[in-house]
Amino acid sequence: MSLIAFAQVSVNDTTMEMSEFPIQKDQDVPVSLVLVVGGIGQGKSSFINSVTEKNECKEGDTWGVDQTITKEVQEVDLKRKDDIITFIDTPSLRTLKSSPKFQDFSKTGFHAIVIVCSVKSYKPGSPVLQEVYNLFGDDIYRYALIVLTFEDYLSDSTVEEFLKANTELKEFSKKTGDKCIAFNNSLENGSEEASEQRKRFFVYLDAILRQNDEQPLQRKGACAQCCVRLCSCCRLCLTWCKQIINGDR
Ligand SMILES: Nc1nc2c(ncn2[C@@H]2O[C@H](COP(=O)(O)OP(=O)(O)O)[C@@H](O)[C@H]2O)c(=O)[nH]1
Ligand SMILES: [Mg+2]
Repeated sequence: MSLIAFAQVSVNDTTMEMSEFPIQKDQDVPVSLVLVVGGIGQGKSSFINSVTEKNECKEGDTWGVDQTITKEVQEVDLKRKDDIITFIDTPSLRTLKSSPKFQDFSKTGFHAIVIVCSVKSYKPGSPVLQEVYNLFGDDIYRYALIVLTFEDYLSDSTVEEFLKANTELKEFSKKTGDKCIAFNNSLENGSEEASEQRKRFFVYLDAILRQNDEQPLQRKGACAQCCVRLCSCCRLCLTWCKQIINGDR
């Protein structure tokens, strides 16, 4: 059996399963790594708590002072009927590349990237999309899903109107095939509304997982074997790699 095959979740077919016990990862259960990125205080940790229905990620209101509550990369496993999704919570994008844990995950690559932007505090011209693009390059669009948190702040406007007012988000979303959903992390876990939005998220996520089959997204210019720690930007490492493969080094 392939290590990475994907469960299908539809709105009417809840295949998620929660476990009270630590999740055992064995070779027969496909595991998908889902990287969750975005600016400080955008709701990344809360989002992971909502979709996993666990409270494992520390949350807090600090975006105004540019301090992150999430200090290190943290993974949270969600066991479903046929697979495990490992959500990877992150501190700021600025410090991500230097995190040894992130570098370790990068060796495997990521099966989906969730970009979290808050309706409440997203500002046009925010560097977040560019920073994510810089990490992964053009392939990002096949793996990305934009999650607009703080849906409760949309009030009388719609997601379409919000995107219209934030053109770079709209352009990015278009390139992903309109993979953009609004999400309210303040809903009570287990409530009907919360489970509906959770299922809606998994429909999008599973579409990305299926679309990319077994191929995880690698960081731009990085190679799974050796170069992840050396270079993430200039592509010289690829030349270096080829030289190793060809026996020139
Ligand atoms: N009203 C509301 N509050 C939210 C939402 N998402 C997150 N928050 C709150 O915003 C603050 C920052 O969230 P957090 O998940 O720590 O942001 P992070 O820095 O991106 O991980 C916390 O106090 C959360 O409770 C949301 O959708 N609606
Ligand atoms: Mg956080």
